[in-house]
Amino acid sequence: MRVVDLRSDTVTLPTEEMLEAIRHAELGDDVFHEDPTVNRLEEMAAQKMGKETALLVTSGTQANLVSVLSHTKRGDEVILEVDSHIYHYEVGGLAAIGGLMARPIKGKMGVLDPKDVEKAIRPENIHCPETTLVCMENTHNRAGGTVVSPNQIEAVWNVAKKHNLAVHMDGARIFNAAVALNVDVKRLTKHVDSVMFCLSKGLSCPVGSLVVGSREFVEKARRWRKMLGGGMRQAGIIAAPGIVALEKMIDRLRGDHQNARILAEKLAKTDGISIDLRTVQTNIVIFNVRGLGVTSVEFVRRLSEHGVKALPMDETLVRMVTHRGIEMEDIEYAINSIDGVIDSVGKR
Ligand code: TLP
Repeated sequence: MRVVDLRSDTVTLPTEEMLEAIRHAELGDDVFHEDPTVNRLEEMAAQKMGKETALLVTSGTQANLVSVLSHTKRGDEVILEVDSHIYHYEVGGLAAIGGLMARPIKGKMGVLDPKDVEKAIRPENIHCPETTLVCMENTHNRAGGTVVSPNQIEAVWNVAKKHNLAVHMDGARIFNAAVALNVDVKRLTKHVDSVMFCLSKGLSCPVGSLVVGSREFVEKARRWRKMLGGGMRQAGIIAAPGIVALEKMIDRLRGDHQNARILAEKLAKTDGISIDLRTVQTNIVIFNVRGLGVTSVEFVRRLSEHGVKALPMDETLVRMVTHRGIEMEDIEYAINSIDGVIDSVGKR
């Protein structure tokens, strides 16, 4: 059966060029800083993001964790968006490993309102934890891949700096944001202290994320990475495809966004499915199947019988993500399969 996997852009496989780069990568022991391929990727990442230095880590989750730990101390409070990945999907590492309090606040399409951030900052009071960090997410996954603009980032930064807080950006898909806005990614990182981005999502690498920031911050992150068991040896194997990704895989994200848009517009015209097209700004499409009288789990199960894979997000929300390997014919096939599911639940 034909398979169209729209669960995530994490399912992308490395390109032939990446596999070749792995085969020929110059290697060394990265815990001794002696892997030239890792060093090169870290330099490239820092330069792209306009920061001093960078650190290759195993995953986006590890990248966020070492970043948050490096900005805070146990007992501090961290302000983040209520639907953010760090709060939702990172196994509570913030609390379990960092001993941190989360202060989730509701954003608008994933974007924090600086006024709400300011209100959430704890006063200097013996009864209160100290607020030391604000986290943003760009693009915002659970909001539907929404983009946070340079002005919106700067507004949060201004409040944070007024109160002496650090700002971290979960930029797992920051290149999707830069491509959607048609801006250099540095415009999105100018007003954050640290940013992490993933190689293993739309950029198609098999493994890896980068943590980027000042030298002092990255040295702390390096120590946390070691403590968490993430000090890798011949990690050039991972870095080599990362270099290919930064050189060649960013511009193609535009095509993923176009495919997501086509899919979303079709869904918007489908009876029983509701979708807020304003949220479809990059490669993520989140829609509601409540009108079909089925749960998201049941909808996804029926769809999988056609070979189309999607992710249930909550009771009635379903997520589809476009990526390299998903072509226009796959989108058409997915749309026809959705029509098939709607017929099968008797809503036509
Ligand atoms: N997100 C995954 C799942 O965990 C939901 C996905 O398929 O979208 N930040 C953001 C904004 C993310 O979307 C993800 C991955 C991460 C961090 C964590 O990255 P990994 O999976 O590499 O730990």
